[in-house]
Amino acid sequence: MRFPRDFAWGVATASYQIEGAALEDGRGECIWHRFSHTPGTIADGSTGDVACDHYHRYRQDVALMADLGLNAYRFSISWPRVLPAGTGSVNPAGLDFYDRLVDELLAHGIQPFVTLYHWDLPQALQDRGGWENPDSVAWFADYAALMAGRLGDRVKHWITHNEPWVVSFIGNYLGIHAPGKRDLTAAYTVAHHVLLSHGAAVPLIRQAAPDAQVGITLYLCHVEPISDAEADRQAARRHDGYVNRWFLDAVFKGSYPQDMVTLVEPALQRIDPAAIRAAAVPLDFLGINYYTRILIAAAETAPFFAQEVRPAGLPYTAMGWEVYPEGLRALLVRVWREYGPRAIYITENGAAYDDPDVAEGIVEDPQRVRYYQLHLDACAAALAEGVPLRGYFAWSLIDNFEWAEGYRKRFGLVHVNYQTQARTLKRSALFYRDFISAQRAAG
Ligand code: IFM
Repeated sequence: MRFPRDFAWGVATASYQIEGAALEDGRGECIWHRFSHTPGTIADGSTGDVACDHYHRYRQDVALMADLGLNAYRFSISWPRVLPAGTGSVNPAGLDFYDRLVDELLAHGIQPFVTLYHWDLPQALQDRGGWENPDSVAWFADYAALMAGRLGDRVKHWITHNEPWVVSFIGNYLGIHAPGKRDLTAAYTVAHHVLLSHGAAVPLIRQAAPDAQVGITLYLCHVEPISDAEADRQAARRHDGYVNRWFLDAVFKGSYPQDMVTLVEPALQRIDPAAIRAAAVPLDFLGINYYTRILIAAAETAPFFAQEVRPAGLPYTAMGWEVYPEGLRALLVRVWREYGPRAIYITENGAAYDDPDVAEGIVEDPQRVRYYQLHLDACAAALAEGVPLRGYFAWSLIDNFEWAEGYRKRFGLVHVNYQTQARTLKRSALFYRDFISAQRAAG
């Protein structure tokens, strides 16, 4: 038995990636609706209008989870489904949907882990400046209180934000995600308000759901220099500061790393960095989304003077991300030692591959099976070193709308035929099911 008896075995999804029903039953427009309907933004020209039609098929999807033997499910609430304008009037049909979903999960013995923000900001709030507006802190806190009040009698695990680094930098600095900006100052302003909104929301969630566990999910990568040269090592340190430490330090220490503040100072002109102390509220757990190692070389380009390199000959997924399970073990041990979270969940881990077609009722995906095998081994190794790892969520239950990549990149344990919406198990789903059941049998 390598995992604790009460370990959470789950899968993760996100509202805009699976729900569809984009403007149905009173749902308001979100920034991903606006963005994906803008030509040139999504690789295959698709949108999340229908996605996996989970809004109508959630019962079937919960049954799939039960068949796999899962005891936990991480999903996100679509903010504009419950508050179409982001603030003000609630949409009863939206709240009812999440009520039904939670009840269905509990009826199958599956614990809901709710993420409040997985990127589908109400467009009405973006029109008011979105996360760049300091008022966004209060908008989010009010929304969090509403949801915790509604679901807190049944939902015992709450995650405020999913991957603030991606929200801030992929959306506002690199321009690849909604809202599609390329402005470093905007990105740091967004990061600041997202983090402050986390700090503001946590006590309100606890107030509404006193016995709940509350945390945040960070995208973290294992960063290594491409060589031992001092310049590469310094560059790797900066990249780690950009993606990892900025957010870990804010949440656990209530400050931004000084080396990075000095480096990006001109981009901090619209915020008061010291105010970030309000983001460091006590947490029950940290969620980590881990996918890959990032190899870094020194570069001439501001602001980070660091560039990612992908040497030939290493194993990569269809996203071009290196398969590096040792990075997961190392990251877990490092975060635990340096930041001391009370508990950790792997809230996402998984891989996209160019899967073959469905044949004889199954999709054979040996590379994904291997990916999971190796990363679960890495989790077991971290546990053996004392890391308080409490659960693991595979990304994702079903193939879904992979943001700027559209539907071409498939991360599911379960294949989705987007013409018919048929779900077909992949070999990796059976692997995960058998792995979980073997762990339970060993206990
Ligand atoms: O699909 C995303 C998810 O929404 C956030 N984390 C990474 C996944 C794969 O790119």
